[in-house]
Amino acid sequence: MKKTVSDIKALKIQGAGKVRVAVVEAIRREAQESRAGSAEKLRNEIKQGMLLFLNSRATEPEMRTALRVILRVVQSKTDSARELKQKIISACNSYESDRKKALEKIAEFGSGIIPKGAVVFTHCHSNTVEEILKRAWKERRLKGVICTETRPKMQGRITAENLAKSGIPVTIIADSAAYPLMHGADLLITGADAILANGDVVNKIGTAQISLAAAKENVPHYVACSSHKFDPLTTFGELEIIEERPPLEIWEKKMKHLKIRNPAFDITRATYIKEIICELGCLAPASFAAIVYERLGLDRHSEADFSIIKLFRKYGK
Ligand code: RUB
Repeated sequence: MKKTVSDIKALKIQGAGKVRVAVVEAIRREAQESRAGSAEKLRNEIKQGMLLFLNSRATEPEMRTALRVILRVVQSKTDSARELKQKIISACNSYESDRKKALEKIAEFGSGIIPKGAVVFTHCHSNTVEEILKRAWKERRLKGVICTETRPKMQGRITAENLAKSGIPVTIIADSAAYPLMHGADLLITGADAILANGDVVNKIGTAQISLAAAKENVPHYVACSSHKFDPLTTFGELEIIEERPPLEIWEKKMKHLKIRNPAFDITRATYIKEIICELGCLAPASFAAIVYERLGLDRHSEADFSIIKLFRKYGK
């Protein structure tokens, strides 16, 4: 688990969906390889690992949803370590196969909103958006893609390389060129790291100002993400934590009077977003929370559903 945690922190594993896949796989492996002699010992081992993951990146509700679903199984009444092991392994497997199907659905719905011959603008690297674009290309809807470099870690290059490898015409631009070049796009599609109770969207830093540029040019902004990115704690007034990354990602310079800030994410207000494309359909941002909360079947009083997450919010970091 420790290797996965450090790869997530270093962004060797990036994008909310890929982070979730790695975390679920690490828990599955931990359960499989565990030598715990009792169900209680195995339970504690897995819970310790979960806390490490919860602290790996602050703004990752999709990972937290996965952990919440698996934690319900970890907490379930089971007497033998062997039986609990099997339950955890099969919970991890079925969670991931459900999420694969969800991604296919999002690609289908997302491709469906792209008009024939459209140019799509995107920011950063979202595996979900990449799937939509590849499908739209296969369905002969997409004409091309404009994507930003996405400073400071340049994840936009991952998008550009992956699309170019698939034969999709892609133009990469500096983040600061987003406004002057927005007029060349028909749609803006970005991913999301978190969807808040009021429909606001947390995504890679820069998304909010690109969304403003799109609004100015009458380019509609769609957000594509799994419904599991909804952060239920925001329903009870908790704020999403915005991860602040090391200053040296911006500049290695150190000098008196020089301060460097490096927030990794920002918040795009719901009013700027046309629809959130998730596996349940294309939803208005304002109705997203109500629909998803019910689907996730969350119990406000359950430890597996909320306490571990609250603990992280309070003492994490
Ligand atoms: C990546 C990012 C992506 C979302 C969605 O940030 O902001 O848009 O995570 O990705 P980072 P996906 O590179 O810091 O992880 O659709 O793959 O879940």
